Amino acid sequence: MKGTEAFQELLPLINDEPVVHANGFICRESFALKDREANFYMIGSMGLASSIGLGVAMCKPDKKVIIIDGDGNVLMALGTLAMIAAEAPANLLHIVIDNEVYESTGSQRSLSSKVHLEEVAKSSGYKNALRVEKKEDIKAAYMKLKELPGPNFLLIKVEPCFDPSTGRVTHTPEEITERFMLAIR
Ligand SMILES: Cc1ncc(C[n+]2csc(CCOP(=O)(O)OP(=O)(O)O)c2C)c(N)n1
Ligand SMILES: [Mg+2]
Repeated sequence: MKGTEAFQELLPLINDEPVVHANGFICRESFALKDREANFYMIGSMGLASSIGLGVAMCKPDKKVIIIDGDGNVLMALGTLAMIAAEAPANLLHIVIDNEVYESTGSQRSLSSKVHLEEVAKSSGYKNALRVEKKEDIKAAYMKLKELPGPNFLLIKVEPCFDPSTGRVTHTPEEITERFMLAIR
């Protein structure tokens, strides 16, 4: 499946949950398909969506919190998987769009073809970790992991083919922060 198709499957499943996005195409794709106030876009700093998502989940235990991450982002902050597993927020669902490349900066290959990130998450201590390769399987996996106590991990394998003409997030970091905080109050 193409990266865009994964987002087209995934985004309609999200209701009012706070969603923290990794930088690059992850932000851009989600913003282009469905911008929402409860979306936090990590525009610049690679690797940190998972830390921010962990913080939000710990501060808002009554809300299901979703992280949409990239394989390169996860590899950059691999220690955060251990931190999430150790803190163990039951309300956190960590989704990774795994295209096996750093697509936003020119599709240099990442290590995720050799290192199965859902297995790293599982052995770190995430409660449930699934891997899907077909878009028809996204909905069932998402619904299952959303219902089960977490932290949970969903790896979605995609082909590297985001469209570079997809626009950039037009909100400033301050606007993103302010409206996100209001939306999850
Ligand atoms: C600390 C840091 N290093 C490098 C970059 C440049 N950069 C932005 S997005 C990106 C690739 C992210 O890869 P991945 O998480 O796999 O997402 P994809 O682009 O494949 O969707 C890189 C290297 C950055 N923004 N910050
Ligand atoms: Mg990638």
